[in-house]
Amino acid sequence: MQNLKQIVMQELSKVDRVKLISHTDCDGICSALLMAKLLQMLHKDFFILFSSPEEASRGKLANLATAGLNLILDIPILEYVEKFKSKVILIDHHEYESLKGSEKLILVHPKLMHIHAYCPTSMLLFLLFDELTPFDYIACIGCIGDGGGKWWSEIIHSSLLKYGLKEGRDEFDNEFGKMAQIIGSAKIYRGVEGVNEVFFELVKARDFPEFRERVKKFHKWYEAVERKLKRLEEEFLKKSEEYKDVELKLFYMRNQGHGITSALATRLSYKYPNSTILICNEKRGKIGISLRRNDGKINLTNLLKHSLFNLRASGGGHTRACGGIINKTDFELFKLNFLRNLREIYGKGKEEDK
Ligand SMILES: [Mn+2]
Repeated sequence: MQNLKQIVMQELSKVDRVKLISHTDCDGICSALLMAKLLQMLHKDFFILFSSPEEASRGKLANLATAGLNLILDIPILEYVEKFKSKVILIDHHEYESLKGSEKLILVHPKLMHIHAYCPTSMLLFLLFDELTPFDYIACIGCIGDGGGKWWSEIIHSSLLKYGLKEGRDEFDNEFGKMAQIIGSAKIYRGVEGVNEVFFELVKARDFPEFRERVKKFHKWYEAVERKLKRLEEEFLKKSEEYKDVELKLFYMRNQGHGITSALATRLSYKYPNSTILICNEKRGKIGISLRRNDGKINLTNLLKHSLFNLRASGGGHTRACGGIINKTDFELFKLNFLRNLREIYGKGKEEDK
């Protein structure tokens, strides 16, 4: 761990400014905030850009990473590393087939730090840099926002205690969880612009009480997103397809934003932890998909990869949460592949039971 930190610090010491590129979700925003704090301590200038695997194709991201040193947070780019022309430090926790850096890319990944628990990028940064100890609340909020609260409950518990906050029934039911939901609503409510607004508001906060006050300014965004999610959940209850043999609930909708698709899938996965949730969103000839399985029974990264094989599509993520984009013309084929692969998993399970 120390070694990886030294490598990153050494690269930072060579430059006066870096380009920070981070994900638009709660974990990405919190990671960017933590990195901004570190860069301020090191007296480095930075330029911030928010992006996502869905909004910017990986090729586009390579063209955006044009500074002498680029720091990419919480966006999976490892498969596209040869497209990058400038030096990149990638700090990310997405699942990769193999973890390899290169001359141009320094990789920081939980597995390289011998962390085998699910570890969102903001928690990873917190563990890597002890300089970030005073900003534990930002790491906890990012971690909870990315569904990592269960794995890091000890750190979260002691942080809550430190600020005199109460623990609730589950990992979201506390002050950090509420703040995570507000920060996470920025992208859904106002896209990249909203994310920028939240970042520049929160980066000004010097301590936790100030941070909390600044987060409160965005509560209305969260409420609007909640109303929309409730409406979509009602639609889901009426119109979703259920495949009981493979514990799958599939819902097809049209012309929704990417953020709300993903948020709906996450919400439903907490409601139905023992079901595989597949939310499809048709928009401009493409189908965005969000895949969730909260009990961890199915490895979604493998399932999705096998189901997208040979299609004009991209996708990936984590064991319990994945996303992707498919050409509309390929969707029926994807669905066939997906159901066949899922049935195979269940079939195999039965044979092992015998
Ligand atoms: Mn993340």
